[in-house]
Amino acid sequence: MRIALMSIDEARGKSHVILAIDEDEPGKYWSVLDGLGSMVKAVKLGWMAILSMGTSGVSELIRKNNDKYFIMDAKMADVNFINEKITRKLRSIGFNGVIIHGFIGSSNAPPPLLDIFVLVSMSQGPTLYDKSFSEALSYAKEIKRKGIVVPGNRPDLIRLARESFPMDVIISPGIGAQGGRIGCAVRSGADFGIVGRSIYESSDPVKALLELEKEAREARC
Ligand code: 3DU
Repeated sequence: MRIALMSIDEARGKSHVILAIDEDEPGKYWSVLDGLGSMVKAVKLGWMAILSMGTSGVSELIRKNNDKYFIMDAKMADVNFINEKITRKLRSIGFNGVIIHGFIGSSNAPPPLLDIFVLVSMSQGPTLYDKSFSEALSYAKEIKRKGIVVPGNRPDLIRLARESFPMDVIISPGIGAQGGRIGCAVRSGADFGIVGRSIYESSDPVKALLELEKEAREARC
């Protein structure tokens, strides 16, 4: 198992951006991370990373970027014993955290072998989560977790989630390319904005990241 040099709590004190990379080309993961260097404290990878690089490629990427915290956006939603097996595999690849769907409930959630982040709503919809946001929060509350995933383009939902989850790490996708503003998400209670295309498709990813961090520190809507 990889010993993480960066915990999400440490990253929380240093940065407000979790970098998402969802690319076809394996080289892009390496070049984006090399270009941003130690400015990035936490990275979210997903199925595109696994499908384009394979588990050994992802493992190598994580190993060579050992100063960062890595979350697998599995959007896990299977039954309990499968979820546990998947979580063990993800841990052996080197991930520190995993995102699961909240609707699966505590009986299907994996044991906290990694930091568990429970998704309670999505940044694009409508989805069933929108019809039952307060129930989604109740489901998440029953799950042993480190944090929750709340849309960065829905500051109203972030505020409600923060009221119910004062101690959770709130991570929020949907910033930039999907219309959310990181300053407003942080103002509303998010700890991190999850940002992909606005950084990795930018002609100047360093500048894009620095601007997002500045906007997050100012925390304005
Ligand atoms: O729109 P971006 O390029 O910044 O990417 C957003 C990332 O966040 C992407 O990896 C996607 O899988 C993830 N995500 C959402 O966009 C919306 C959600 O509700 C949950 C995760």
